[in-house]
Amino acid sequence: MAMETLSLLAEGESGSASTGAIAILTTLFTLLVGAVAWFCNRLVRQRDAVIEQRQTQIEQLSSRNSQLEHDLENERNRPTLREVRYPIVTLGISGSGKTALTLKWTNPTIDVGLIAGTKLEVYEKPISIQERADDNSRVIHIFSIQDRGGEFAPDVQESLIVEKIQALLMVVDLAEFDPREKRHLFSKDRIKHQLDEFNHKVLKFFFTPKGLQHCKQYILFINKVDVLQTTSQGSPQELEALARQHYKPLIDSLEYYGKEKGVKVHVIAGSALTGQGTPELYAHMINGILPLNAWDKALSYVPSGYVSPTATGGHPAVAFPNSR
Ligand SMILES: Nc1nc2c(ncn2[C@@H]2O[C@H](COP(=O)(O)OP(=O)(O)OP(=O)(O)O)[C@@H](O)[C@H]2O)c(=O)[nH]1
Ligand SMILES: [Mg+2]
Repeated sequence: MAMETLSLLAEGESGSASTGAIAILTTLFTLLVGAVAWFCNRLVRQRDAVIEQRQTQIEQLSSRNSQLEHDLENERNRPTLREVRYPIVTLGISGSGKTALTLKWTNPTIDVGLIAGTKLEVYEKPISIQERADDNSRVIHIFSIQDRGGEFAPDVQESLIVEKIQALLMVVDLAEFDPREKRHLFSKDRIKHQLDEFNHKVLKFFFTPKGLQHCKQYILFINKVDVLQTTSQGSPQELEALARQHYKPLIDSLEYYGKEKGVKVHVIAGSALTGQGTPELYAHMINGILPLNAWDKALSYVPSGYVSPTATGGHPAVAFPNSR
Protein backbone atom coordinates (compact mmCIF):
# COMPACT_ATOMS: atom_id res chain seq x y z
CA MET A 1 0.00 0.00 0.00
CA ALA A 2 2.66 2.41 0.98
CA MET A 3 4.62 1.54 -2.17
CA GLU A 4 1.61 2.29 -4.47
CA THR A 5 1.12 5.72 -2.86
CA LEU A 6 4.80 6.60 -3.41
CA SER A 7 4.75 5.67 -7.12
CA LEU A 8 1.56 7.71 -7.67
CA LEU A 9 3.20 10.73 -6.03
CA ALA A 10 6.25 10.32 -8.26
CA GLU A 11 4.08 10.16 -11.40
CA GLY A 12 2.22 13.38 -10.36
CA GLU A 13 5.53 15.33 -10.02
CA SER A 14 6.91 14.28 -13.39
CA GLY A 15 3.56 15.31 -15.13
CA SER A 16 3.72 18.89 -13.83
CA ALA A 17 7.43 19.16 -14.81
CA SER A 18 6.70 18.21 -18.41
CA THR A 19 3.78 20.69 -18.52
CA GLY A 20 6.21 23.46 -17.41
CA ALA A 21 8.75 22.45 -20.04
CA ILE A 22 6.08 22.55 -22.73
CA ALA A 23 5.06 26.03 -21.60
CA ILE A 24 8.66 27.23 -21.77
CA LEU A 25 9.15 25.68 -25.20
CA THR A 26 5.91 27.25 -26.42
CA THR A 27 7.05 30.67 -25.18
CA LEU A 28 10.47 30.28 -26.80
CA PHE A 29 8.85 29.18 -30.06
CA THR A 30 6.48 32.16 -30.00
CA LEU A 31 9.42 34.51 -29.40
CA LEU A 32 11.37 32.90 -32.22
CA VAL A 33 8.45 33.20 -34.62
CA GLY A 34 8.03 36.85 -33.57
CA ALA A 35 11.76 37.52 -34.12
CA VAL A 36 11.69 35.87 -37.54
CA ALA A 37 8.56 37.81 -38.49
CA TRP A 38 10.16 41.11 -37.30
CA PHE A 39 13.34 40.32 -39.23
CA CYS A 40 11.43 39.43 -42.40
CA ASN A 41 9.36 42.58 -42.05
CA ARG A 42 12.54 44.64 -41.75
CA LEU A 43 14.00 43.05 -44.86
CA VAL A 44 10.80 43.80 -46.79
CA ARG A 45 10.87 47.44 -45.68
CA GLN A 46 14.53 47.77 -46.67
CA ARG A 47 13.79 46.26 -50.06
CA ASP A 48 10.84 48.64 -50.54
CA ALA A 49 13.07 51.62 -49.65
CA VAL A 50 15.69 50.49 -52.19
CA ILE A 51 13.01 50.06 -54.88
CA GLU A 52 11.60 53.50 -54.11
CA GLN A 53 15.10 55.04 -54.28
CA ARG A 54 15.78 53.36 -57.62
CA GLN A 55 12.47 54.61 -58.99
CA THR A 56 13.30 58.16 -57.94
CA GLN A 57 16.72 57.85 -59.61
CA ILE A 58 15.11 56.51 -62.79
CA GLU A 59 12.65 59.42 -62.82
CA GLN A 60 15.48 61.93 -62.30
CA LEU A 61 17.59 60.36 -65.04
CA SER A 62 14.68 60.32 -67.45
CA SER A 63 13.87 63.99 -66.74
CA ARG A 64 17.59 64.89 -67.19
CA ASN A 65 17.58 62.92 -70.43
CA SER A 66 14.59 64.84 -71.80
CA GLN A 67 16.27 68.10 -70.74
CA LEU A 68 19.44 67.09 -72.61
CA GLU A 69 17.45 66.12 -75.69
CA HIS A 70 15.67 69.48 -75.51
CA ASP A 71 19.02 71.33 -75.18
CA LEU A 72 20.44 69.32 -78.06
CA GLU A 73 17.48 70.26 -80.22
CA ASN A 74 17.93 73.95 -79.28
CA GLU A 75 21.63 73.65 -80.06
CA ARG A 76 20.84 72.19 -83.48
CA ASN A 77 18.45 75.09 -84.18
CA ARG A 78 20.81 77.77 -82.82
CA PRO A 79 22.06 80.07 -85.59
CA THR A 80 25.75 79.77 -86.42
CA LEU A 81 27.72 82.87 -85.51
CA ARG A 82 29.77 84.76 -88.06
CA GLU A 83 31.75 87.95 -87.65
CA VAL A 84 32.52 90.34 -90.49
CA ARG A 85 35.18 92.96 -89.79
CA TYR A 86 35.62 96.31 -91.50
CA PRO A 87 39.14 97.65 -90.84
CA ILE A 88 39.48 101.39 -90.33
CA VAL A 89 42.72 103.31 -89.73
CA THR A 90 42.88 106.41 -87.57
CA LEU A 91 46.01 108.41 -88.29
CA GLY A 92 47.39 111.47 -86.52
CA ILE A 93 50.27 112.78 -84.40
CA SER A 94 50.44 111.91 -80.72
CA GLY A 95 47.90 113.82 -78.64
CA SER A 96 45.72 114.88 -81.59
CA GLY A 97 42.84 112.97 -80.00
CA LYS A 98 42.70 109.75 -82.04
CA THR A 99 41.73 107.56 -79.11
CA ALA A 100 39.35 110.12 -77.60
CA LEU A 101 37.67 110.53 -80.98
CA THR A 102 37.43 106.77 -81.65
CA LEU A 103 35.73 106.27 -78.30
CA LYS A 104 33.43 109.26 -78.78
CA TRP A 105 32.10 108.61 -82.28
CA THR A 106 31.48 104.96 -81.51
CA ASN A 107 30.00 105.62 -78.01
CA PRO A 108 28.24 109.04 -77.91
CA THR A 109 27.53 108.92 -74.16
CA ILE A 110 31.18 108.49 -73.17
CA ASP A 111 32.89 111.33 -71.27
CA VAL A 112 36.34 111.47 -72.89
CA GLY A 113 37.40 114.18 -70.44
CA LEU A 114 37.62 111.44 -67.84
CA ILE A 115 39.96 109.35 -69.99
CA ALA A 116 43.64 110.26 -69.63
CA GLY A 117 46.69 108.94 -71.51
CA THR A 118 44.61 106.71 -73.71
CA LYS A 119 46.45 104.24 -75.92
CA LEU A 120 44.50 101.88 -78.08
CA GLU A 121 45.97 99.52 -80.61
CA VAL A 122 42.74 98.18 -82.05
CA TYR A 123 39.24 99.05 -80.90
CA GLU A 124 36.44 96.73 -82.01
CA LYS A 125 32.92 98.08 -82.19
CA PRO A 126 29.96 95.85 -83.19
CA ILE A 127 27.78 97.96 -85.47
CA SER A 128 24.91 95.74 -86.55
CA ILE A 129 23.57 92.22 -86.09
CA GLN A 130 21.81 90.38 -88.90
CA GLU A 131 19.62 87.32 -88.39
CA ARG A 132 19.73 85.39 -91.67
CA ALA A 133 16.93 82.92 -92.25
CA ASP A 134 18.42 81.47 -95.46
CA ASP A 135 21.35 79.70 -93.74
CA ASN A 136 20.19 80.10 -90.11
CA SER A 137 23.16 82.28 -89.24
CA ARG A 138 23.72 85.37 -87.13
CA VAL A 139 26.19 87.83 -88.64
CA ILE A 140 27.86 90.47 -86.49
CA HIS A 141 29.31 93.40 -88.42
CA ILE A 142 32.25 94.92 -86.56
CA PHE A 143 34.24 98.09 -87.16
CA SER A 144 37.85 97.26 -86.31
CA ILE A 145 39.51 100.62 -85.68
CA GLN A 146 43.31 100.82 -85.58
CA ASP A 147 45.22 103.67 -83.98
CA ARG A 148 48.35 104.88 -85.80
CA GLY A 149 50.72 107.62 -84.71
CA GLY A 150 51.79 110.20 -87.32
CA GLU A 151 55.21 108.55 -87.53
CA PHE A 152 53.50 105.47 -88.98
CA ALA A 153 52.15 107.35 -91.99
CA PRO A 154 54.44 105.43 -94.42
CA ASP A 155 53.09 102.11 -93.05
CA VAL A 156 49.53 103.19 -93.74
CA GLN A 157 50.10 102.98 -97.46
CA GLU A 158 50.98 99.27 -97.07
CA SER A 159 48.06 98.64 -94.65
CA LEU A 160 45.61 100.14 -97.11
CA ILE A 161 46.54 97.36 -99.52
CA VAL A 162 47.44 94.40 -97.29
CA GLU A 163 44.79 94.84 -94.59
CA LYS A 164 42.11 96.02 -97.02
CA ILE A 165 41.43 99.16 -95.01
CA GLN A 166 37.90 100.44 -95.69
CA ALA A 167 38.27 103.95 -94.30
CA LEU A 168 41.10 106.32 -93.50
CA LEU A 169 40.40 108.84 -90.76
CA MET A 170 43.03 111.56 -90.39
CA VAL A 171 42.90 113.40 -87.10
CA VAL A 172 44.59 116.78 -86.75
CA ASP A 173 44.05 119.22 -83.92
CA LEU A 174 44.16 122.91 -83.07
CA ALA A 175 45.54 122.88 -79.56
CA GLU A 176 48.37 121.76 -77.36
CA PHE A 177 48.17 120.81 -73.69
CA ASP A 178 49.67 123.54 -71.51
CA PRO A 179 50.97 122.00 -68.26
CA ARG A 180 50.99 125.38 -66.50
CA GLU A 181 47.37 126.19 -67.37
CA LYS A 182 46.47 122.49 -67.18
CA ARG A 183 44.29 122.71 -70.29
CA HIS A 184 44.54 122.67 -74.09
CA LEU A 185 45.38 126.02 -75.69
CA PHE A 186 45.14 127.02 -79.34
CA SER A 187 48.57 126.58 -81.01
CA LYS A 188 49.59 127.85 -84.45
CA ASP A 189 52.93 126.01 -84.13
CA ARG A 190 51.15 122.74 -83.61
CA ILE A 191 48.96 123.31 -86.67
CA LYS A 192 52.08 124.10 -88.73
CA HIS A 193 53.78 120.93 -87.46
CA GLN A 194 50.80 118.83 -88.60
CA LEU A 195 50.61 120.59 -91.98
CA ASP A 196 54.30 119.62 -92.46
CA GLU A 197 53.67 116.07 -91.26
CA PHE A 198 50.82 115.53 -93.76
CA ASN A 199 52.15 117.55 -96.66
CA HIS A 200 51.09 117.20 -100.29
CA LYS A 201 53.84 114.63 -101.08
CA VAL A 202 53.01 112.38 -98.10
CA LEU A 203 49.28 112.39 -98.88
CA LYS A 204 49.95 111.04 -102.35
CA PHE A 205 50.77 107.63 -100.84
CA PHE A 206 47.31 107.32 -99.32
CA PHE A 207 45.70 107.43 -102.76
CA THR A 208 47.45 104.60 -104.61
CA PRO A 209 45.28 102.56 -107.02
CA LYS A 210 45.65 99.36 -104.93
CA GLY A 211 44.70 101.15 -101.71
CA LEU A 212 41.71 102.70 -103.42
CA GLN A 213 40.36 99.25 -104.28
CA HIS A 214 39.19 98.84 -100.67
CA CYS A 215 39.28 102.27 -99.07
CA LYS A 216 35.88 103.86 -99.57
CA GLN A 217 36.08 106.71 -97.10
CA TYR A 218 38.66 109.46 -96.66
CA ILE A 219 37.79 111.67 -93.74
CA LEU A 220 39.73 114.55 -92.20
CA PHE A 221 38.63 115.41 -88.66
CA ILE A 222 39.92 118.73 -87.33
CA ASN A 223 39.73 118.11 -83.60
CA LYS A 224 39.57 120.35 -80.51
CA VAL A 225 37.37 123.01 -82.11
CA ASP A 226 36.13 123.69 -78.57
CA VAL A 227 39.36 125.62 -77.81
CA LEU A 228 38.48 128.22 -80.46
CA GLN A 229 35.71 129.48 -78.17
CA THR A 230 38.40 130.91 -75.89
CA THR A 231 40.22 132.80 -78.66
CA SER A 232 37.52 133.70 -81.18
CA GLN A 233 33.90 134.83 -81.19
CA GLY A 234 31.28 133.21 -83.38
CA SER A 235 28.62 130.57 -83.80
CA PRO A 236 29.63 126.88 -83.85
CA GLN A 237 29.40 126.98 -87.68
CA GLU A 238 31.67 130.04 -87.83
CA LEU A 239 34.22 128.39 -85.54
CA GLU A 240 34.10 125.27 -87.71
CA ALA A 241 34.79 127.45 -90.78
CA LEU A 242 37.71 129.03 -88.93
CA ALA A 243 39.14 125.59 -88.11
CA ARG A 244 38.92 124.62 -91.79
CA GLN A 245 40.70 127.85 -92.67
CA HIS A 246 43.66 126.88 -90.43
CA TYR A 247 43.98 123.58 -92.30
CA LYS A 248 43.27 124.92 -95.79
CA PRO A 249 46.53 123.57 -97.38
CA LEU A 250 45.79 120.06 -96.08
CA ILE A 251 42.15 120.20 -97.19
CA ASP A 252 43.20 121.46 -100.64
CA SER A 253 45.68 118.59 -101.04
CA LEU A 254 43.16 115.97 -99.94
CA GLU A 255 40.53 117.37 -102.29
CA TYR A 256 43.07 117.49 -105.10
CA TYR A 257 43.85 113.76 -104.74
CA GLY A 258 40.21 112.93 -104.13
CA LYS A 259 39.23 114.60 -107.38
CA GLU A 260 42.12 113.02 -109.26
CA LYS A 261 41.29 109.51 -108.02
CA GLY A 262 37.51 109.90 -108.08
CA VAL A 263 36.88 109.49 -104.33
CA LYS A 264 34.93 111.80 -102.05
CA VAL A 265 36.88 113.35 -99.17
CA HIS A 266 34.89 114.52 -96.14
CA VAL A 267 36.15 117.25 -93.85
CA ILE A 268 34.66 117.64 -90.39
CA ALA A 269 35.64 120.23 -87.81
CA GLY A 270 34.59 119.17 -84.33
CA SER A 271 35.56 118.04 -80.89
CA ALA A 272 35.99 114.64 -79.31
CA LEU A 273 35.50 116.37 -75.97
CA THR A 274 32.08 117.92 -76.66
CA GLY A 275 30.92 115.50 -79.36
CA GLN A 276 30.63 118.27 -81.97
CA GLY A 277 30.87 116.66 -85.42
CA THR A 278 31.02 113.09 -84.11
CA PRO A 279 27.48 112.05 -85.20
CA GLU A 280 28.41 113.26 -88.68
CA LEU A 281 31.56 111.15 -88.56
CA TYR A 282 29.53 108.11 -87.44
CA ALA A 283 27.07 108.64 -90.31
CA HIS A 284 29.88 108.88 -92.87
CA MET A 285 31.44 105.65 -91.58
CA ILE A 286 28.17 103.72 -91.65
CA ASN A 287 27.05 105.11 -94.99
CA GLY A 288 30.44 104.72 -96.60
CA ILE A 289 31.50 101.32 -95.30
CA LEU A 290 28.60 99.13 -94.21
CA PRO A 291 26.86 97.45 -97.18
CA LEU A 292 23.14 98.21 -97.25
CA ASN A 293 22.27 94.54 -96.75
CA ALA A 294 24.23 94.60 -93.46
CA TRP A 295 22.06 97.24 -91.82
CA ASP A 296 20.00 95.93 -88.92
CA LYS A 297 16.63 97.25 -87.72
CA ALA A 298 18.18 99.62 -85.18
CA LEU A 299 20.34 101.28 -87.84
CA SER A 300 17.53 101.46 -90.39
CA TYR A 301 15.02 102.91 -87.93
CA VAL A 302 13.60 106.23 -89.06
CA PRO A 303 11.00 107.86 -86.78
CA SER A 304 7.67 108.54 -88.49
CA GLY A 305 7.44 112.13 -89.67
CA TYR A 306 11.23 112.45 -89.85
CA VAL A 307 12.47 114.75 -92.59
CA SER A 308 16.13 114.35 -93.52
CA PRO A 309 18.03 117.62 -92.92
CA THR A 310 19.71 117.08 -96.29
CA ALA A 311 16.29 117.37 -97.93
CA THR A 312 15.88 120.83 -96.40
CA GLY A 313 19.41 121.88 -97.32
CA GLY A 314 20.56 121.77 -93.68
CA HIS A 315 23.67 120.22 -92.26
CA PRO A 316 23.17 116.44 -91.92
CA ALA A 317 23.43 115.48 -88.25
CA VAL A 318 22.87 111.85 -89.16
CA ALA A 319 22.58 110.80 -92.74
CA PHE A 320 20.41 107.78 -93.53
CA PRO A 321 21.26 105.30 -96.28
CA ASN A 322 18.77 106.76 -98.72
CA SER A 323 20.72 110.03 -98.53
CA ARG A 324 23.67 108.35 -100.26
N1 LIG B 1 40.00 120.28 -75.42
C1 LIG B 1 40.00 119.11 -76.05
N2 LIG B 1 40.80 118.12 -75.65
C2 LIG B 1 40.78 116.94 -76.31
C3 LIG B 1 39.92 116.72 -77.40
N3 LIG B 1 40.14 115.46 -77.86
C4 LIG B 1 41.09 114.92 -77.10
N4 LIG B 1 41.48 115.81 -76.15
C5 LIG B 1 42.49 115.60 -75.13
O1 LIG B 1 43.74 115.45 -75.78
C6 LIG B 1 44.56 114.53 -75.08
C7 LIG B 1 45.10 113.49 -76.04
O2 LIG B 1 44.02 112.71 -76.52
P1 LIG B 1 44.25 111.20 -77.00
O3 LIG B 1 42.95 110.71 -77.49
O4 LIG B 1 44.93 110.42 -75.97
O5 LIG B 1 45.26 111.45 -78.21
P2 LIG B 1 45.95 110.35 -79.16
O6 LIG B 1 45.97 110.94 -80.52
O7 LIG B 1 45.26 109.05 -79.01
O8 LIG B 1 47.41 110.28 -78.57
P3 LIG B 1 48.44 109.04 -78.69
O9 LIG B 1 47.77 107.83 -78.17
O10 LIG B 1 49.61 109.47 -77.84
O11 LIG B 1 48.85 108.91 -80.13
C8 LIG B 1 43.71 113.95 -73.96
O12 LIG B 1 44.01 114.63 -72.76
C9 LIG B 1 42.30 114.28 -74.39
O13 LIG B 1 41.42 114.46 -73.29
C10 LIG B 1 39.04 117.78 -77.79
O14 LIG B 1 38.24 117.69 -78.73
N5 LIG B 1 39.12 118.94 -77.09
MG1 LIG C 1 45.86 107.13 -78.45
